[in-house]
Order: sequence, then C-alpha cells, then structure tokens
Amino acid sequence: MTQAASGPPAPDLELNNVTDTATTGFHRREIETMPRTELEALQLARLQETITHQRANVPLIRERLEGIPDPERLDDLADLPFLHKTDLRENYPFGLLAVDRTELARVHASSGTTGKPTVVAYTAEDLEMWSECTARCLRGAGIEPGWMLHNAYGYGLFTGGLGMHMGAEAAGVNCVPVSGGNTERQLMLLEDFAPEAICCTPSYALTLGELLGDNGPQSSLRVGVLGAEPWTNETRHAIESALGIIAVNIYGLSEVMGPGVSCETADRDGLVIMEDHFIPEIVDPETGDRLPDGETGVLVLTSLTKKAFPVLRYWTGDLCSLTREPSPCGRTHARMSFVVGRADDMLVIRGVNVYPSQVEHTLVGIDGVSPHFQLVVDREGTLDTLKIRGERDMTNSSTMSDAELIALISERMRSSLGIGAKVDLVEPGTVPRSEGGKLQRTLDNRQP
Ligand code: DLL
Repeated sequence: MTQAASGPPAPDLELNNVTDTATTGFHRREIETMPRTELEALQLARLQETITHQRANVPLIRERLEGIPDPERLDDLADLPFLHKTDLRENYPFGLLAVDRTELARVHASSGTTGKPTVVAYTAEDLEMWSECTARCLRGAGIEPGWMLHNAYGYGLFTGGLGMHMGAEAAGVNCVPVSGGNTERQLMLLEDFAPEAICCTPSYALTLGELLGDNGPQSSLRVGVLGAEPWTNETRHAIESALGIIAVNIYGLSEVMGPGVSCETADRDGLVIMEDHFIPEIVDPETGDRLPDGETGVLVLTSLTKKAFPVLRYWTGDLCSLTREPSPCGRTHARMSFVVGRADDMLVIRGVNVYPSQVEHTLVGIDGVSPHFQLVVDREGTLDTLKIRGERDMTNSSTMSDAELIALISERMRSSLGIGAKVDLVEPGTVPRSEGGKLQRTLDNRQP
C-alpha cells in the first residue's frame, strides 16, 4: 500500500516476529469468502434498497438526492453527495433517523470535542447485524468459542463496550464486562479469571502491559482485539511482547455502526471490511475524488443494511488505503490499512504537516525508548515549537547514555518529520497513560 504525496507515512503492514498462538477462524465463512462478483451484486442490490429507504424516510436525504438517479452500477455511488459529521450535529438528536422512534432498540453517542454529542440509533435488526460483524472480528482474530474475553472497552454511550459484548455472545465467547478504568481491579480480574482474550484501546493495553511487568508475557492472554484510536505497527510489537499476545487492529465509528466495520485477522495483514454491510471508498481529502486502491486518502463509508440510521457516503475523516486482493486466509472482502491519522489530527508546525502517527512510527521503533510519549506544541513569539516527551524503556538493556539517546531521537525525527523537535527524556512513568479509554497524546498549547 503506497502513500499520497503529501500525507503521513504509508502504514507498515509487515508481520510481527512473535510466535503465533492463534489462527483465524470464521463466523460466517460463506459470506466472508464469497466470490467478489457475487459480493458486488449483493452490494448493489442492498445499496439500491438503502437509497429507496432513505428517500422514503429521511427528508434531508430526499432533498439532497433530488434529480440524482438511483445507482445502476456500484461506480455510480460516486455521484452521490457526502454526509458529514456536521450533518449529524445540525440534525441533533434524531433528525436523520429513517425509522419511527418507536422502532428503536438502542441509542449510542460519541462525545464531540465541542458541545453536543453525535447521536446514533439502532433497530433490533441493526443490533443483530452489528453483533454479527463484531463476532466475525473476534473469530477472525483467532478467538475460539468457549474462550473468555476481558472486555475493557467502556460500556455506556460509547459503542466499544456493548458492541464487542454483543459480538462475543454471538460468537459463543464468554464476555467479562469489565468496562474501562479501575486498573487495579482489572489486573486482579486478569489474574484471577485467566481470560484468553482481551479487548481495549491499544494505549490501555500498553498501560496494562507496563503494570504487569515481567508477568505480562506469561499471562493467560493469547489474543488482543485493539482499536478505537490510532496506533502503529511499532506499538503493536511493543504490546505483543509486553502481554505475550497476538494483537489485532479493530476499526469502527459510531456514526457508521461502532466497532467492527473492519478488523484484522490473526494474520495481521490489513483490516478486513465487512463489505456485505459497508461499501468503502478512498477519496482525495481536498477534491473528494475517488482514489485508486493502494493510495492513501479519506475513508468514506456507505452502510448497506442499517435501518434506523443508514449512511450514504459518510466522510469518516480517517486516512488510510484499501486493497481488494484476496487475503491469505481466503477472505475476499476489501482490506484497509492501519489508519495513519485524521485530517483534523494533523498539526501544522512552522508550515510543515506533522501527524502524531509519524512521531509514533519513528519513536517507538528506536531501541531503548518506551512506547509512552507525548507531543507538546507551543508558540514562542511567532515561532511554533514541537517537543517530544519520551521515556527510557527500563526493561531494555540499551547502553546508550540519555544524551546519546536524545541525539538519536532528534536525528530520526528531523529526517522523518522534516522539522526539528526538542526531545525530553522524562522520568519513566511521567508521560500520561491511558486509564481505560482513548488517550490524547497531543497537547497543543497554541491559541486558535
Ligand atoms: O471508537 C468505535 C470503536 C470502539 C472502534 C472500539 C474500535 C474499537 P467513536 O468513538 O465514534 O467509535 O470513534 C471513531 O475513532 O473515526 C477513528 O478516528 C478512531 N478509530 C476507531 N478505531 C480506530 C483504529 C469508536 N483501529 C473514531 N485505528 C474513528 C485508528 C480508530 N483510529
């Protein structure tokens, strides 16, 4: 998978050097390995149904689609307008629903950075479809029916906890609904219950790995299904060795469903998109034009089976690339790369675009440096400054002095970011850790 000229670094999908203890399984093999011609025929039929349903039930969409003929081919999807997060905000809370409120079985919401949350809703049928998607994720990751899953995603309005919980139940996996936070209790339950699998954010997996210390690699855990925030293959290596697991990447967003839009299998070779339920497109962030497979751009998703809150061409803002090559495990659905950032995560520092994932990619790969870091952006007079606060990896036997390590990090950062950054090696344990949820690693102190 290649990268767009001006974007963040191409995602590294190289496999890890860990001993595999899990092999991918299937939840709905016939669908997951369906020949692409059949899959695409199914997508077209479902797309047409979704558009009819939206025209009939959502006034805003009916207005926007006026004069646009129904797609006769999948490619015609590109003629439809995008749906943006602002559309959800402007129609808060239930203005985009395509069913009557009495038909709803559940509501979720994601906390916005400003003001009101983004609200989404599901019928009972939608919840069943969602459970099937997350069940596929768990089975594909190598989790077997009968295993125990420590579910440390937050339960509540956030889609992570309940989304994975339903998938575990559908896959015959025993789910421990721990939710986020209260790390002491999490550590106790991990030891006492001895679950084989865990799901949580990658940053929380790092926190748990650090606290488990030498006991981490010997823990009962074998598989981790981690996502909800950007991370890199380098961080994956760190998590896999700290916890002795295979760590797969799961992606999703509440506007489109929640976790389970896509997920890696135990092969860790790209995130398989549940293409019988969602059509992915990659578009140019500036022009909105479709980009070919392999190029990095904004992921745009269309739902094909949701009833309460269907979305046509939802602009996720997440930057990644696609491949439609069949997977080694026999799955035929398109795969996406790691998300390399969001257009709105990009920092412009002295005119240079910097993605936090570039820093993570460079820093976490350096021997002797821990995977915990923070970016601090300030303005001194008229000049923007970037500081990277990192820590030494105390479990690593690197013989470099602090000064040598700082010089090495600075040099690598300059060549990867194209600008100089001040590097501070702070006391181990000082940089903020995830306490259960998504971790904000960037502190931008500049005035807007
Ligand atoms: O984070 C859903 C989720 C829960 C996904 C648990 C995976 C596991 P939201 O709170 O609506 O939903 O946030 C969605 O989080 O647009 C991405 O920017 C980011 N995100 C989610 N998964 C990944 C991932 C859930 N694997 C937003 N890699 C999305 C990078 C991710 N970013």
